[in-house]
Amino acid sequence: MHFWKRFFDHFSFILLLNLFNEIIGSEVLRPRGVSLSRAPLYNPKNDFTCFDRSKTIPFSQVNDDYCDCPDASDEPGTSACPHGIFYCVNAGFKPMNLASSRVNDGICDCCDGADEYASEPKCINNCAELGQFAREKELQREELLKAGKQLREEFSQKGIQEKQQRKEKLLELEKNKEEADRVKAEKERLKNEAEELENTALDYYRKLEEEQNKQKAETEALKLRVEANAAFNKYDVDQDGKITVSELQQFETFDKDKDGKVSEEEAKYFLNDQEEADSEKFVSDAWNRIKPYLMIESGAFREKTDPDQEAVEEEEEFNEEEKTEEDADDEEDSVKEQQEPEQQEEIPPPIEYDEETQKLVDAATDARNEFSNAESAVRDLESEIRNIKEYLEKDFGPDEEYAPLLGQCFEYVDHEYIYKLCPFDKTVQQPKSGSMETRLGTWGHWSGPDHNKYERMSYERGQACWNGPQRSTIVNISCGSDNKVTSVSEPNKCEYVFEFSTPAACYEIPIEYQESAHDEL
Ligand code: MAN
Repeated sequence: MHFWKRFFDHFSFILLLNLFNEIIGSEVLRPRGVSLSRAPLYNPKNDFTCFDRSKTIPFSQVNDDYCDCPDASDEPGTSACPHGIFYCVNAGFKPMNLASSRVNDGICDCCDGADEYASEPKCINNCAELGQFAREKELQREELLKAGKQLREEFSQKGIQEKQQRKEKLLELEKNKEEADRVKAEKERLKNEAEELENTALDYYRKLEEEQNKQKAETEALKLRVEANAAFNKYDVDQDGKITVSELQQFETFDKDKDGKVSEEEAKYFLNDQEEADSEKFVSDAWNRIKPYLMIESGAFREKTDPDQEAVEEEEEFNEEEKTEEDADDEEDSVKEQQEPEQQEEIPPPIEYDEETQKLVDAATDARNEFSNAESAVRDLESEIRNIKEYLEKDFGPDEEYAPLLGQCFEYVDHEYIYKLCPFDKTVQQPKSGSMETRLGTWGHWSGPDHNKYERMSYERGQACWNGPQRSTIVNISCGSDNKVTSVSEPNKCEYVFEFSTPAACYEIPIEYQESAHDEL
């Protein structure tokens, strides 16, 4: 049975060969499923040697539906070998390689129907229609490419010009900066000189001020002591040189909680938590606690920084809450009234220098201002230079053709969001409802394949996703007659894919990288 099948297959193959010879004449004849490039390896006049050289078999065993070669090379036109490859000619369209397991499986894979030669019903041959369609598409693509290439050239010219202008500007700024550095150094020297003279002249006034401050401090300390001593005498009811808790309890001033009586605790508080205080302790410790209460009592302005005073204030605030608003307002006004004259007093009167000193102070002030202006001129130039350098370092494509896209943003609106691509800057998403923009990524780098990295952009480190990573965007770039985001998707949560067409991408893709590129085995 097997022998007869081989015999008929071989016989029909010879018949077919003859038929081909008659019809096509120049067509290279080959067994079913063999590509043009491999045809010479199948010579019906010789025995067949498997491609891996493991075996040589009579040619009649090629395509006899029995797998002889481990590399499947003897069965290119049947499904006998598990890893075989069937080649469809698909005349009129493009040839195709197919896993040989799909030969005669009842499904039409080749447009010329060659893979289903033993199946019923026969597959129709629609290669001509597919070819026509593909040619039309190719024509459109070529036309688009032609128009796009022209625009790309313009983009590139613009980009090159922009970089050139900036290079020239950079040279100019660097020259300006040299001069500005020189001016700054000179102004610094002048400032130092002027300040030295100013310092020497001011030394006299500083010493004078120090002396005055010292005297003032001493006077105040003395005043405090006199006040404290007077108070000590007042509260030392039995005049035994000591103030005790029970003595303080006799004075309403120390009724902190205003409950009508001075408790032991309240009195002790004013003695710095001691049972009694002699005159020295009273002056050094107790007086600090007592004085603020006396000042409140007398309506005098309170010192803000005294911690005990703060305690008093807190208490006051607490009491105030219980008063009516009107009362509170009245009180506020009176506090203001008390504060204002006091605050004015705190501003020290301007020091009047003698004429010569004043001249030196003015000269130093002018020199300081001039130095500060020179400094900021250098800073401005540095920042301009930095910006230009950053621009010049940007990779705008092999011919600077993507440069004109910088500074522009392109929108895409879907049912829920407005998406925005601002090349070399960011990608964003904004709900149509108008709420806040979400950053989907900041310009990272070109991320296309090795043979053309300019096919894809990556925008990274966007706003963090709820319970997830930071958002990021891939922008796939293709040739188009204008700059346009043609679709946006989110294939994985918070990972966005933008399709962007632009004339900048209109260039001839090397044939090996074209989508239609076909490797004939
Ligand atoms: C927002 C949008 C979506 C994203 C979710 C994640 O709704 O940014 O694109 O998937 O947040 O929580």
